Amino acid sequence: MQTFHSEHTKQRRALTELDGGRLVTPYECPERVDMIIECVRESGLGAVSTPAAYGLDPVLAVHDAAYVRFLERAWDDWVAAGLAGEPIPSIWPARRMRGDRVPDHIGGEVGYYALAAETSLCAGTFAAAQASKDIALSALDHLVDTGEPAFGLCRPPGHHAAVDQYGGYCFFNNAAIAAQRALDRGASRVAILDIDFHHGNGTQDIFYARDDVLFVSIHGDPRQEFPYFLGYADETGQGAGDGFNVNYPLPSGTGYPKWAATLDHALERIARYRADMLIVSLGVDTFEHDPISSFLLKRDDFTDCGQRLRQADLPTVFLMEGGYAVADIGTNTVNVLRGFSRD
Ligand code: SP5
Ligand code: ZN
Repeated sequence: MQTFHSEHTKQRRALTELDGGRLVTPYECPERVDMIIECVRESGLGAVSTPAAYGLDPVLAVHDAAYVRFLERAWDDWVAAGLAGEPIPSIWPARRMRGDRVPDHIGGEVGYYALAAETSLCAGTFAAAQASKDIALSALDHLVDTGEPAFGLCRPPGHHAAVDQYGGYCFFNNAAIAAQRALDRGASRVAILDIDFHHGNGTQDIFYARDDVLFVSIHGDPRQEFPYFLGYADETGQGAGDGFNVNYPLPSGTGYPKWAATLDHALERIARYRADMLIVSLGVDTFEHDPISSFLLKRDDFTDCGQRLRQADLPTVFLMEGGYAVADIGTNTVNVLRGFSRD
């Protein structure tokens, strides 16, 4: 399996994350990429390649243009306004206020475009987000061109990013951008399987009214876990998309037996869809020692997960999402990929 990796993903090095009322060093840190690529190289998984540059057109195919322009200038505007720390919203168009006007001041704009406050912006965020989607697109093109599976070591992650909102450490929705390109290159039914611990609210948002992308997510129950306001089982899609969104919320403390049984259900649903391509939003924050999550998967469970994914027998791209137990993130990620690759 070929891996796509870029050092430019490390241009995002935010200093702050709002965590339980304190500013801490972000969990979603550049060292995550170092740990994963080191394990990929040691594992003999396959070649590591640099992504091609695709520009912004594939981003604009799924995201709002004003949102993308905002991300490009937000840091400069914040600094120019004389604000001292990193951009974090302090007010939103929350319930009972208006969400149909974009303010002119950067302090209001961050509230308009952010869906969560933990994710600070910084000088390199836009460049890193661009590298991340280039990785996703290169992995997708590798699969289409060669028929061989690929791993996109995306960072920042993407699955929380909605049409015009960032948050949950995500800016461009890499899986959605890749899915749209797959359709543009001839696929007709793309399945996105999201196994990150958190619900992929952004991916769900982007494809909610569409039947050409099936979105299936296994995640911590939103009654208890971020992003709290989406990810319930009764969200099944709307209009043409009705029946093409499938959520499997699981309680805190879920261990591998129940998680794996749920994965098998998810794969059955994908088989019934007769998907012609599978994009896996691969988060390993389901790990028992993840610092912000509450599932109990062990190192070897990730290998078994990869083997089950192989049984789906579909052209497959893996795109990195979350995982914050930095010392173990490489092992856990590569375990999935090797489990998938092993005959
Ligand atoms: C891509 C991805 O995995 N994003 C996750 C974003 C979660 N952000 C908020 C998490 C809040 C968890 N609070 C736990 C506090 C532990 N000190
Ligand atoms: Zn996550």
